Amino acid sequence: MPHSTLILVLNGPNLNLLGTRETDIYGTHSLADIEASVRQRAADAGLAVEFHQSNSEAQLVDWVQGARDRAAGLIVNAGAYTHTSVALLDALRAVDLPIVEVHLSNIFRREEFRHHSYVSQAATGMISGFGPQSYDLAVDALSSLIKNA
Ligand code: DHK
Repeated sequence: MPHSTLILVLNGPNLNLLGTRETDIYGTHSLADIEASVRQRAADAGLAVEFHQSNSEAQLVDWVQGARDRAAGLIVNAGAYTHTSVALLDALRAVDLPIVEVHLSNIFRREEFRHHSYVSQAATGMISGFGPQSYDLAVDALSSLIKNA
């Protein structure tokens, strides 16, 4: 078990609109609902949570950089930056921590441009397609990665 029991959960652009945005794809749960569930699940696993959302690529890069030497692992839903951001990939590669990539939707059942993920090239693994439950599953996955490290 690493010294830190802190996990960062980072959410990218438009995820602040969850619950009202394209509900046929993303569902009716808000990001606050997801955060509450993640906090409960992490607490049950003995982990503390910092939960963030930003529409800014630079802010996401700064949070990833800040995780170095401080956190035990990361959960990342980079939203559309998943498919575009080499900057985020480079930041994630600079962090020597377990990383769980998460998506509400199954990105491989959607448009072709969503099938490629830069985040995946740095992530330990990916959970995609289970709606808000993807985050809970990501906590479970990260928790076992941290405990077995
Ligand atoms: C969320 C987004 O905002 C999209 O840009 C991604 C992801 C998929 C999700 O399913 O959580 O393509």
